[in-house]
Amino acid sequence: TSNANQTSELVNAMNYDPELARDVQEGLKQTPKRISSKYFYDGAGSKLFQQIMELPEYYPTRTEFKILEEQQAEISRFFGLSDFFHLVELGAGDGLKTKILLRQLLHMKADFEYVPVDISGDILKLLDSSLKTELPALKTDSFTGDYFKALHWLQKNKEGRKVVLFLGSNIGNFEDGGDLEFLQEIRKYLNPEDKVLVGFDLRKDPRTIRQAYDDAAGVTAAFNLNLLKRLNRELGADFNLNQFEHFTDYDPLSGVVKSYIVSKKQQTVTFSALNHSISFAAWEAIHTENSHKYTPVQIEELGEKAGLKTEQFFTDEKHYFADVLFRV
Ligand code: AVJ
Repeated sequence: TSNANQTSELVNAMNYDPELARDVQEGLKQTPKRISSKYFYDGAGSKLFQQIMELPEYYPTRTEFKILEEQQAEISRFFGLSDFFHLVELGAGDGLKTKILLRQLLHMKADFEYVPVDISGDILKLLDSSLKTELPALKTDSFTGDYFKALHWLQKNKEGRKVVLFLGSNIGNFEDGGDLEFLQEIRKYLNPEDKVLVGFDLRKDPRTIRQAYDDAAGVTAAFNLNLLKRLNRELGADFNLNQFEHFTDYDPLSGVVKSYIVSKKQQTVTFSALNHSISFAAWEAIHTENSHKYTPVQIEELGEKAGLKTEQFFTDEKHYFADVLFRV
């Protein structure tokens, strides 16, 4: 009908990402409302996450950095260096931690290609250009997209032996059971001589964990609320950022940090790109992120259920974090 044509023209004029639009519309229709944490990482969000990694309260990055730095030679040897492999990294980000391993592998004369994957094209561009100057001898081939698109692409384009890196406790971001499903997906991509190194944030004093997601400087709050800025810009929404706030809490029973954006009053938000309004009750929350913390026993069981054998735990002296090497 001509009405529908007019609508689609209006929508085309906005030139929005249809996947983002559909996911957000679906997620905000649900009770409770939710938006996937994968949408945090636009240009500004990736920069804010880089700031988070520097915060005194945010221990995971610093701890994993130290594990990789102190055990780089041993970890690299476990990869098996006698023949060629693709070093695939899911969620590579700025690659700050991975560069420790890349340098070590080049030093050990390993024959490999680095394949960084990330949802943020902006951060991959930064990574690519920094690698060209810092490690000019490195062979690289990057892919922009979410994990599932990446695995699909990898299956077709990167056969042969591979070592998959999934660092930074990104595995903790899934909904209940999503961590297992994702490891099973990775497992389907692996052959008997392949390996996967996964970074897990471990259970610790609940206060330490809670503070890591609610820093005093408010950077994590800005990171969470940046999601609304993105929806304003990309979907023509009219979220008033003063009328929403960041809230996060850690539950030591489930081991999950949950983050929310809470509406401070009853209000309606309109998405002009979608021709669509959403109402919020006073103090209604949008669930935006899970960050799962694991016990060593859970990690081993998770691996087992996914068809992966735990080969080696690499951890720090406080047992805050573990990089766990699995084989098929
Ligand atoms: C990038 C998923 C590892 O869950 O710790 C940091 C993201 N969110 N502060 C995490 C995050 C709030 C981070 N990961």
